[in-house]
Amino acid sequence: MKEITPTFLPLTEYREFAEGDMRRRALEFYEESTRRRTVREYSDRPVSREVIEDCLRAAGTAPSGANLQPWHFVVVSDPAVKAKIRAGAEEEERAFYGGRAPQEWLDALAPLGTDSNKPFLETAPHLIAIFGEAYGLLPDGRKVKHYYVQESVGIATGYLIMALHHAGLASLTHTPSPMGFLNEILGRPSHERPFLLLVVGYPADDAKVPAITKKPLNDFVSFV
Ligand code: IYR
Repeated sequence: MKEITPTFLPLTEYREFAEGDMRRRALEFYEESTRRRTVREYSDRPVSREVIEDCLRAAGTAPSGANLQPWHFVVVSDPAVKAKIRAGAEEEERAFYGGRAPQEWLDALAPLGTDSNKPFLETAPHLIAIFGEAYGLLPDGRKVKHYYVQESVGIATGYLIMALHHAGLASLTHTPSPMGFLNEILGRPSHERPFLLLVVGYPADDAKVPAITKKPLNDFVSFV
C-alpha cells in the first residue's frame, strides 16, 4: 500500500449569491437549457478550433470517480475521416433499422423521424468521438484501474453539450451501435470504449426539429 497524505487548499473560488440573484441565475440557466435542441441538419460553416477547445476544457472540469478523469475526446474535422465515420455508422444503422432493433424500439424512435441515413456526419464541421477509459496507463506501462467510468464520462459529456450550447453551437448525441468502428478508424486502443459521437456545428439555415416535449417537473421529481 502507498502512503499518500492528501493536500488541502482553501476553497477560494466558491461564489455565494444573494437569494434574488440565486433565483434569477437558476431560472436563467433553466431557460437557456430549454432553448437547446438536438439538431440533425447542419451547415458546413466552419467552427473555430479555439471554441471547441474551450468547451472541451469545460468538459474536463467535470467530477469523476476518484478524479481519474477516465475519458478521451477525439475531435474529427478532416473530411476524409468524417466520411469513414459516416460509412461505419451507416453500416451499423442499416442493420439497426433493417431488423436488429426490436419493433418496440423503432416505435419509440418514430417521433424523432430518424433513419439510417446520416449525412450530418459529413456536413457538420466537427465530430467529437468520446471514449471512456476502462483503465489509465502510466508512462511505464502499468495500468491504473478507473472507477465509475460510465457515470464520469456521462457527466463530462453533459458539461460539453451545455458548454457548446452556451457558446451558440448545436449538437447531436449520436450513438450508432455498436461503435467499435470508431476505435478502428481513430486508432484508439481497445480499453477505450466508445461512449458517444457528438456532432457539432451551426444548424442548417432551414433546420427543422421534431415536435417533442419535455416532462413537467412534477412528472419526474418527488420531494420528501
Ligand atoms: N442510433 C440510431 C437510433 C437511435 C436510437 C436512439 I435510443 C435515439 O434516441 C435516436 C436514434 C440513430 O442514430 O438513428
